[in-house]
Amino acid sequence: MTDIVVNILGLLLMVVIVWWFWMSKPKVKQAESDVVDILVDGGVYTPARIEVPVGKATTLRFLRKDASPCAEKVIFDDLSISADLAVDETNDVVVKPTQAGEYEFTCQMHMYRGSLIAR
Ligand SMILES: [Cu+2]
Repeated sequence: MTDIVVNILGLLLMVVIVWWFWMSKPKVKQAESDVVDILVDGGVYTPARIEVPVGKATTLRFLRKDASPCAEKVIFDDLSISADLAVDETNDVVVKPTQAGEYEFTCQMHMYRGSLIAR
């Protein structure tokens, strides 16, 4: 009996972890100016979904609080951007998507995940 309970708990935990890392969709933060502040801490970018205008340069100002090596880079694969983030400092990354769509950005291990929604 306890075996079953433990198995079910383990399964639930796995579902929660999978959901947290791959499936949760935080709500979209609309860029209110051409500079957007993003906090890098605790395994998440805050905000993690940012809406930016197409064809216009937007500065993403990353403030990295997490000193672990996991957070040292931010990579925008589809925009061919890779930037180093210094700890306890703001690090500006300028993006200028030329097409509407969703552009993922992650740390080099894909633990930190965010997306840029160009409209
Ligand atoms: Cu990482």
